[in-house]
Amino acid sequence: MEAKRLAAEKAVTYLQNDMIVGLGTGSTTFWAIKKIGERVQEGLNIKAVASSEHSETLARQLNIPIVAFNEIRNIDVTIDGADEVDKNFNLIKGGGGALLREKILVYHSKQFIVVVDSSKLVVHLGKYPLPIEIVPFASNLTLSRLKTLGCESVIRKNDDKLFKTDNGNLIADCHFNKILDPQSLDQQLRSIPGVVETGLFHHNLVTIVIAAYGDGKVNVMTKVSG
Ligand code: A5P
Repeated sequence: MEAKRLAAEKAVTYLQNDMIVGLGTGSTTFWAIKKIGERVQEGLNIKAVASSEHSETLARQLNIPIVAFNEIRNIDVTIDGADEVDKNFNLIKGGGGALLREKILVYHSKQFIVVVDSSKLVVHLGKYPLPIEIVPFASNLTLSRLKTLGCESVIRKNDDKLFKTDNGNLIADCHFNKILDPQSLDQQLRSIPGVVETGLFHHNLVTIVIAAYGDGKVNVMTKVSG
């Protein structure tokens, strides 16, 4: 928890007046939203959009001004967590089920700051089951098609009930074990009718990864070009 907080709070130091800020979702982003709330109280003048109803509610409780999506043209910076980060900065996201809205925010953001504790840093993606948002219609057929791409998938449940995303869809958690080519897998998955979006985030979307360690060290990493 301490490492998540440290990474998230470091990311908040990048915020400046007049920015439109994208708020991610999850237990790491929670600390970023809390810190943004403090900075707003101290006078930071930003407006925010949120990737989930949960994050929006938290932001409103902390008096962070929320702006409607139809009032903005783009987002200056989005801060969000990840479930895995590989050495090239490709990500698996969606452990909290907000991957579609998160990807929309990040796609429209000039900068994307990823905040993680060091346990999320991996050589290859795939140990963490890849969340895939699918429509409920004919979901058994979609699942059988996912299987042909090499994964065992399980429809996510909350206790005994099907987990529903903020968009009313289902999440298939797909166990690949090792994803060697995230980009081509993402394309293959998204070509299946019924798949709305995947939790694979391409490294081109990422500006900075901030990883914090148990000993309090915080590592700010930018991509090595080439
Ligand atoms: C939410 O849908 C996710 O993409 C989260 O950002 C990701 O699961 C990381 O979550 P934690 O910060 O809770 O580990």
